[in-house]
Order: sequence, then C-alpha cells, then structure tokens
Amino acid sequence: MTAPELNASNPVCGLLGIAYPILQGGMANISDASLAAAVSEAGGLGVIAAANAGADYVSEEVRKLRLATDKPFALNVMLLSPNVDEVAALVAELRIPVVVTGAGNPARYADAWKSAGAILIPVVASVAQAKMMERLGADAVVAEGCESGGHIGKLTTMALVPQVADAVKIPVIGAGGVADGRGLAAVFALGAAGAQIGTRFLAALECTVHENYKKALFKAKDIDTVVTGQRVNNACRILKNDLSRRFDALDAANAPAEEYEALGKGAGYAAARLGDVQNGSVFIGQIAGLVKKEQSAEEIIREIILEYNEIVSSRLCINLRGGVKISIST
Ligand code: TUI
Repeated sequence: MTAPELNASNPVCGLLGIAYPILQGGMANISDASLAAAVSEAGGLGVIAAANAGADYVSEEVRKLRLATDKPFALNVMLLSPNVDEVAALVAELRIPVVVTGAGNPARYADAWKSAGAILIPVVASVAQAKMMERLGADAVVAEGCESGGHIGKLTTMALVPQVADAVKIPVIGAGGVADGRGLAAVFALGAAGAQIGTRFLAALECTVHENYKKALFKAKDIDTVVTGQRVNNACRILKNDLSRRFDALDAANAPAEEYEALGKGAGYAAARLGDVQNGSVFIGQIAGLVKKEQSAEEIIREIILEYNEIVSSRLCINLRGGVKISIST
C-alpha cells in the first residue's frame, strides 16, 4: 500500500522511521506486545503501555515485541504510576527507541532519556504544556482532546490541536475522536502531522483486551461515555456503567478525592483483563460509536489511509458537499 500524499515528507514518519503517521494509543492494561507489534509491523507506531506495571512486565512485553518485529515502537510511560522510576530506567537499559508520556510532566526523566537516544513524545492537554515540553527538548507532542478515553484534559481536539500547532515548532500529533480517514484528515487540517488512535485499535484482532470489553465497545453509541472525577481534578472518560453511576454518587455526596481514587483502583484491570465491564473502568473515547467490527491492525491502518487519500484527492470532499463549491464575493 502506498500513500504518497502522506509519507513522502511527513515529519512524523520522518522522525519515527515509520510508513504511516499513525500512533497507536498507549492504553493502560491493554496495549501489550501483541497489539503494538501488529501496529508497528503494519507501518504505524505500536505502543506498549506500562501503565501501573513494574519493570518485569514491561521488559517481558518489550522482549516479545522485538521477537515479533524489528520495526520502531514506543513505550508509554504513565507518570502517575507508583512504579514510574523503575519503568523510566528501562528506557536506557533496553534502548527503547521512542517514549510517549501521559498524565503528567516528564521533566525529571527527559535528560536521561534523551542521553540514551530515545525520541520523546509527551501527551499534552494545553498550549502551556506543549510549550513547556518543547523547551524541555521533546521531539513532538501528542495534543490529546477530551474526546479521548481515559485520563483527559479540558479542551476538545478541535480547539486544542490548532492552538498547539501554532504555539510550537515541533510536530504535533492530534488525538481524541480520531478513528478513521476523516478524523485523520481533520487533524491534518487543524495543523497536526499525524494522529494517535486508541479506541479504533481496541477492535484489532491482535488486541488482547477481554472479549466483553470489545463487545461493550461495539455496542457503545456516541453518547454512551461519561467523564468521572472532574470535581476532584482527575477527569477520566469511561463507558457509562454501574461503576460510572457509583462515581456519580460520589459527585452528589461531595466526596473527597480519596474516595474517587479508591473506587477507581484496579477498575481498569477488572474491565480489560477480567471482563467486568459493569464494575470496571471501560476506557473508550467518544468516537466509539464508529467502531463496529474486529479487523487486523493492518486492515485498520490500510482503511484509514485509503479513506484519507480519497478525501485529500477531493473526490469524497466533493461528494460530501453535494458537488457544490463554496463561492465568495469579492
Ligand atoms: O494518560 C492518558 N490517559 C490515561 S492514563 C490512564 S491509567 C490511570 N491510572 C491511574 C490514574 C490515572 C490514570 C487512563 N487513561 N492520556 C494522556 C494524557 N495526559 N491526557 C492528559 C494528560 C496530561 C495531563 C496533565 C498531560 C500532562 C499533564 O500535565 C500535568 C503537569 O504536571 O504539568
């Protein structure tokens, strides 16, 4: 599959040495060697999520990925993890080529990672964070809108991406609500040079998340996610379920932050690995309603790129707009 419009001089492809400017989301308890290797092998950037795991788990996933592919990949370091120091140390030890960070400021690890030759791509949720990351020496940023599943900031992708793109010189990767070629074209129109995609890759054949989680994703409609924890500055987008209603009750009772933390503890694992999609956290984005079937990671990427190409070669643009150009009076 060739995609000349995208990959000939795309800054994200050039930076990462990949064919298509698509990063797979580093989804906690989900993005393992199986999914990441499949995405990297298909020409995107596969991402192993360390989430709250320790160094042993991460080393093993990196080993498995390297047995399956020799293509570039990333490690997603979740900065709120109690094990973040030992995971951060693995970057140099295992010569991890790319580090994506989430849920915090990676400043205290940046020098060590850069010295080890890693490419650093922090996830940001505001212009101020993006500028700070550029000053820190980040090679690119993921500008993640609140359409995303999981831990989120306040701005939508539509508002965040163009403001970040204007504020920094490094490449911007748009995230939040991107699941197909239209979404990819949209974030390009907003000034991004690539997209990070989570929810769509949950549906990959190679995604080892529990089948109940995939079924819940396929059933989900546009309005089926909610944001929990906003009141205590720990906003998380999850599927509406028994757990989300318990979070609602905490809001109603003006409960302290510790009660939110206790309710969320282990809930991601319960949903993703044990299949408890009622009492666990089903982290999916607002675009879930678009994701209806299981496909290989390769098919997902191919479909997205073909649709993108159709849009930018303007055939579909014309169809969508009824074949009528918008004229301006001078
Ligand atoms: O990190 C995510 N999404 C996630 S992480 C997760 S697992 C989890 N476990 C325990 C507690 C909380 C979450 C589920 N989903 N996305 C990337 C992301 N990063 N979104 C927003 C941010 C972010 C927020 C604040 C990035 C930087 C930041 O800066 C804070 C600072 O200190 O400057």
